[in-house]
Amino acid sequence: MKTSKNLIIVGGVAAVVVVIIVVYLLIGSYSPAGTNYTAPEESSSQNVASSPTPIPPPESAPTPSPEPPPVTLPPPAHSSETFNVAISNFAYAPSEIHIKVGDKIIWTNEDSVGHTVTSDSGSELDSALFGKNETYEHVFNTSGNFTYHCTPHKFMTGKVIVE
Ligand SMILES: [Cu+2]
Repeated sequence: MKTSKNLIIVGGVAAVVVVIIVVYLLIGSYSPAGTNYTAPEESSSQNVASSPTPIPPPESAPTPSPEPPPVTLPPPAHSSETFNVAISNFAYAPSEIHIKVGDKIIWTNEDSVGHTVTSDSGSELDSALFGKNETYEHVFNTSGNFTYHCTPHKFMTGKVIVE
């Protein structure tokens, strides 16, 4: 009989001790964890949420700016043409060219020696001395035959027929 009563008492005391320990653990874990952990999590979440918001605005802004440039009108090139005359080995090539009023001719010097494009009479063509890979261009606004030569090399001659 005495042993059974002792076991009941020991068991009851042990149960109370276990309950007390459990209550202390619960109180101890709730009070510090609830106050200390919630504060840093909220502040960190606000910082993370605030940083991504300024990114979207700059992406939508640059799209409307590149549209205005293509508003260039090239109709004058439709009527007139550009022709090229090379200056190579002390000769104009082609030496005679047929164009229409308003057309442009571009002479390109391919020699290492300087040349000119100079009218035989009048001042329709009157270039300066230009060197290798340099150009002289002229638009013919009147019809007629325009013969020209190179000032330092009189044997270099050419002819432009404007119709
Ligand atoms: Cu020349």
